[in-house]
Amino acid sequence: MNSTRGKNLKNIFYIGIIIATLFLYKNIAQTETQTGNINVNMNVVASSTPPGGGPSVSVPFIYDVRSSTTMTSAKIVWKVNDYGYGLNTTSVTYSIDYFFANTAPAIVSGTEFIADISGLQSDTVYNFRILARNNSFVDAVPVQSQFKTQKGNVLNSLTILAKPEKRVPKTGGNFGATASLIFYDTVSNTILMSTSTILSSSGTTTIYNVEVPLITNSAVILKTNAHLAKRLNGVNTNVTDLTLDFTENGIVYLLAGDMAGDLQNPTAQNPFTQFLQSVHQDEFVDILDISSVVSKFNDQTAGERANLNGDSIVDAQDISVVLGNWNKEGDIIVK
Ligand SMILES: [Ca+2]
Ligand SMILES: [Ca+2]
Repeated sequence: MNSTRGKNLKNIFYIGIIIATLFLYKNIAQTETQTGNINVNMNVVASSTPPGGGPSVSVPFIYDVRSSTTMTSAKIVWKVNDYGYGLNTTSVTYSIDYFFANTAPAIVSGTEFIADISGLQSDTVYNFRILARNNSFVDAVPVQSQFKTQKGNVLNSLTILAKPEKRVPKTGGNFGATASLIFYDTVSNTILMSTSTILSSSGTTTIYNVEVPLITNSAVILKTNAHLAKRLNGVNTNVTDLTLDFTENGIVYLLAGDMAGDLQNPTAQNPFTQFLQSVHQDEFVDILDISSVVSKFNDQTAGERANLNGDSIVDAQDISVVLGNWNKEGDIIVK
């Protein structure tokens, strides 16, 4: 009798613990759900019944939309609630009118989506629309908004004074080289425009009727695929004719020897990191650049970047060019 009563008490005790646990679990689950919804800034329908009935499915929605622009590009960032739980596609369509004829695909960055749009007109309002569809082919209500590209200035002429170092035109080479010209806003720490230009073998390159970002007391950087960058500060583009003088004491040299780099762990805040990674350079002349020459030894391909002196072959002369600038740094500071 006592033993049966003891068992009953034990059972009641365990059932009590189970009920208490379930109660706590339910409350914790509710708390977590509430926390997860704090950032949602739109009124949304959480689920709907598809046409013709059937089980309800979740409806994706788009939120936290923001955009930024340069003279010819825009970056749009957004989130979708379904991401990681069955989101199928999301993208941006855009146009100056309201037909949204252009599409920009999204890339994933953490919990956000990013669309980089280039080739835009300066000083122009664009309409854009973000779309999202989940795996059940349910579309989010599109989010529609606008961005405006920044104003530029059309220069009558842009003259660049610079000549890549150690070239040997006597033996068929050429002082000239293709260079990136980067307009950089030192206040917002952003690259406003990066354009490619062919430097004349004379050391003086002039381009006519070119639109550049409107900057005052800011910076322009010049870099080839084998030379360290040279930076000019205090540039004002609000003029008719602009001369960018990268010479020093009348010497028109860009220092040679940066064809390789290790940017595995770049400084996250450096706005030039992406640029340097894409061109495999690190603004520093060291053993990696020697390796780059050695790996191309005897190569006679025209335009080979390891052929630093611009003659007909990659050889010991090119190694000596690298050694001549050993441990030198360019003007885009990475380290
Ligand atoms: Ca290097
Ligand atoms: Ca050579």
